[in-house]
Amino acid sequence: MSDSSKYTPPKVWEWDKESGGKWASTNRPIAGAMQEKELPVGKHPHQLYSLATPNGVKVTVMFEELLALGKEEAEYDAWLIRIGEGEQFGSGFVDVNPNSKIPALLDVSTPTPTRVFESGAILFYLAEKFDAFLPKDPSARAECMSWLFWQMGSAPYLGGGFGHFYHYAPEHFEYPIDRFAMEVKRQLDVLDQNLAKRAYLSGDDYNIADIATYAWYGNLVLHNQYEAAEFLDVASYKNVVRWAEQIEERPAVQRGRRVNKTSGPEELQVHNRHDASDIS
Ligand SMILES: N[C@@H](CCC(=O)N[C@@H](CS)C(=O)NCC(=O)O)C(=O)O
Repeated sequence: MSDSSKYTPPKVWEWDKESGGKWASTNRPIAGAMQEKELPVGKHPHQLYSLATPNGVKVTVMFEELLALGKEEAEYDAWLIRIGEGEQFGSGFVDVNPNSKIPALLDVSTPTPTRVFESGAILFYLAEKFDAFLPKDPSARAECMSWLFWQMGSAPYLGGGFGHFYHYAPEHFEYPIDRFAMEVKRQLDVLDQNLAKRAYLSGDDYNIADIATYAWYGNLVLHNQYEAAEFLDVASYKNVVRWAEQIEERPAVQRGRRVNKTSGPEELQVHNRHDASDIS
């Protein structure tokens, strides 16, 4: 690792396998499969390949919410993908998501299997398919989709920017931590001001915008994500805390948080989910 104060970028960037901190073994500048590996397929209409990171939790919460509404055809098999071990680079996974990132969904109930990648696209696909958690009125739907896209565009600054440099990077550098802490606090303020006026992000009702945003910003304000609760003074965003607590009381949310989970108390981890009884 070079001394950042003396670093001058070379004319052409080259891949230095030693850089990258915690994710050095999986991060790489090329796309595509690294090894042949088929994915398992279970008996349900939806095959989810994922891990309980915030992006993964969005989708398992959505499935649990749909099932809680009585949508039996939303049954799913959730298969654990260990991204730390490079399972997202297996050929079967890359066929479902060419971007090699969880979550990835295969709907095998359509005439030919439908693949869906990108957590926002998966939420929207399921919301449309089951006619739930998505407003019908065009203006209300536009507001919901605006917040959903806001989350998709904003969270990389929280995870890839702030989380990486504050929590995962091999050393602490003031410049990126300052830059991303400022942006994350600005985002929390955007949410806080919006939630001062409304119960949920796009109005009176809970929908896919809340599910997506709760998985990132709810986790940040309630669960000390990146061990940054004090550093970011998350408790001061009172409306965000109120909203996140309200969402986290939902049984479907509590169930969804446990699916494909490999950290925390062992009794709460459900590595693979094939049936409601797997989440006891
Ligand atoms: N924009 C994507 C981001 C997905 C993403 O970044 N997934 C991470 C885990 S949260 C991942 O699979 N990382 C593995 C890797 O980068 O190799 C989405 O929302 O689905």
